[in-house]
Amino acid sequence: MGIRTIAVFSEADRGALHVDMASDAIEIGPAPSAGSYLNQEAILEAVEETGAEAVHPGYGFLSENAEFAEKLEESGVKFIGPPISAINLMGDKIRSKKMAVEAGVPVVPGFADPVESGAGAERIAAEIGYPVILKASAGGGGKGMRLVDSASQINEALVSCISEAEASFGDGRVFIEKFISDPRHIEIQVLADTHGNTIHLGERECSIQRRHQKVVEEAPSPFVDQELRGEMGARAVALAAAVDYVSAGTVEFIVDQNHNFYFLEMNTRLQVEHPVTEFVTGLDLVEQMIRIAAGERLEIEQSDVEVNGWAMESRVYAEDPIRGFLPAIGRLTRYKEPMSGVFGTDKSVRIDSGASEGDTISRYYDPMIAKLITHGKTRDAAISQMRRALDEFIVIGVTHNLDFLAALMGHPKFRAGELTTNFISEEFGDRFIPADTSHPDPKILAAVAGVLHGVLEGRRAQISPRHRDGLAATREDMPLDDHWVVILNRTHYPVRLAETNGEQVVLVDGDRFSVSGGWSPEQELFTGAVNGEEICIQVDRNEAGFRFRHYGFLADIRILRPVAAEMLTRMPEKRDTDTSNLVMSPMPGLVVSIDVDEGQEVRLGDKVAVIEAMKMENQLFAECDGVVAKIHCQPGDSVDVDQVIMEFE
Ligand code: MV4
Repeated sequence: MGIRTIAVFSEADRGALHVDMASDAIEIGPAPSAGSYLNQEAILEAVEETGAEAVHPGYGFLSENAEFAEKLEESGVKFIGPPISAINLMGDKIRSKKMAVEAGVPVVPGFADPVESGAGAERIAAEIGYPVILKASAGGGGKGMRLVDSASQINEALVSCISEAEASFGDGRVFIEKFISDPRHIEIQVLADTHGNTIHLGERECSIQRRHQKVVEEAPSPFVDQELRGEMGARAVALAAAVDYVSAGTVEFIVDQNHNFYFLEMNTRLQVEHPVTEFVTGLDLVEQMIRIAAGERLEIEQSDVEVNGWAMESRVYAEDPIRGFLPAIGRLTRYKEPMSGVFGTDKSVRIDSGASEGDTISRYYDPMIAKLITHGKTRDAAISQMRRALDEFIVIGVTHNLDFLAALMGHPKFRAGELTTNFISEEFGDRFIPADTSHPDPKILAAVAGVLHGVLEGRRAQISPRHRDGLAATREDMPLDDHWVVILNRTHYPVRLAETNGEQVVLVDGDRFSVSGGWSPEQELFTGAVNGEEICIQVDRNEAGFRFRHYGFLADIRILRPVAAEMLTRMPEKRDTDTSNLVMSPMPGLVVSIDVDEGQEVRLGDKVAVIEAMKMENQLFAECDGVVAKIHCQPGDSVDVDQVIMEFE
């Protein structure tokens, strides 16, 4: 747009991507956000110092802070967002619910006045029927809510809800609604200018969330047809118009299994998931917000809005799915976004990120590393793009949820569009462990493993005999043997490279696979096609073969000569190949501390030991609930990689 931009940043964000991308940047305080991104005075100073004409508040932080918007307007600076009155009104869930009723927007059956006494709450609940939900008027986004199943719990729930609301928001008003079970979260994007024009840009579905943290969002929703879209859109526009809304905003609904929709709240900011709407409408929402703030008229009418194809967004979080999705921190020692490889030509993948290789993910802010957004003609196509892009995304140094996202994308119910806000907890429970079992097509992995092994064997044979000992020299004279056995998830697949003729043909247990795409041993990605289907696999080499990461599966692959594989089957089953009850040192190092005792009960994620290696302390955590059976090391011991530190029962 040709507008000079100035980024503000905290001490922790000196090297952050947004700092590089802006025309200029200014430091506003220390890492904790209270001193920087939430420090209104520091930002106002930065505005004054740089002569900025307007401030875009982004999302989170001060984006829905009416006081901040007011201070800006007082100093003659435009707040790129809605009027202060709309922020205030929508921040009050009791007032906004009443406003919605007045504007003819359906709301959840209940009572839009504060409830004060347990007896009052019991009377209302009896009228609307259990289960009911208590909500703090100043809450929102899941904060300050209590689910109540029966009259016996309601008094206690009300007392604790009111006191929590008072403590958190300084506003103890609580209201009561019927609890809608298994709802879908569907929201309508609205845009309004200062000339009285208000339109909607269709819906986004955000049902895939964990503990009120959205994980996957999409537009449109597989649950919404043209008729419902028109109805929800019209109500959202009516509500926005009723509060003289200006700028981009989102009207959030829950939709029950019978397609009844109910207003929940209105978010008076740009939302994290806005790219999916941008992808399907072709509009740039931030550009629209800036034009609206500058007093321009919307250049489109409702009838101009088209929803094209399907867009899907995955939030790549620094978190540990194995340890119950605990936030993770660390340095991105390797960070490579998809589409930088062979697929980088089309416009179906977008990445909005705040980090680059070498950056540190700190504990100060939200653990989101990037948003990966894909587009396709159909929902299936958008999902396929997403699966491929997830396979291509390399994040090392910080534990992440890429495998979990890939598993979500492959989940049959997700693919069928059968979503509710309980999807993740119902289908995955409270953690996720990637495995090599149940990959949909292990033979494809075996075929690729065969090709990669062929590359390695070819290399070995090409090494000049002069650089090798006599044994290699004789080996050089032998014909290249291209029969191997790929062992994957305890299954043996005989593999033969039949031809090498530009494309490779691989026979896996008699099935023919044509594999294209190059790979060299330095590459951490295999990108190519198997039988014409594009495929991307992350490849880790190890002594026995490979570790593949594909579609959220971790596949450990061994490759052996047929004779060796045959011998392996004759060998007695190893006494104990199951190491899941062992805590082993991930690297050679020194035991700094043992943090549990024999006989102690531990829970998934508890710290059990600390190992120091290369001056870095590495904490080891329990990977399941259990009881410590035996401890094999003491502080001060040096340990080898994979040396057993302790056993669980
Ligand atoms: C509800 C509800 C069921 N019934 N209200 C959570 C966030 C806040 N915006 C309101 N929320 C809910 N309100 C009634 N009457 C279920 C939720 C809810 C939810 C809503 C949207 C997205 C995810 C959610 C996860 C749990 C609960």
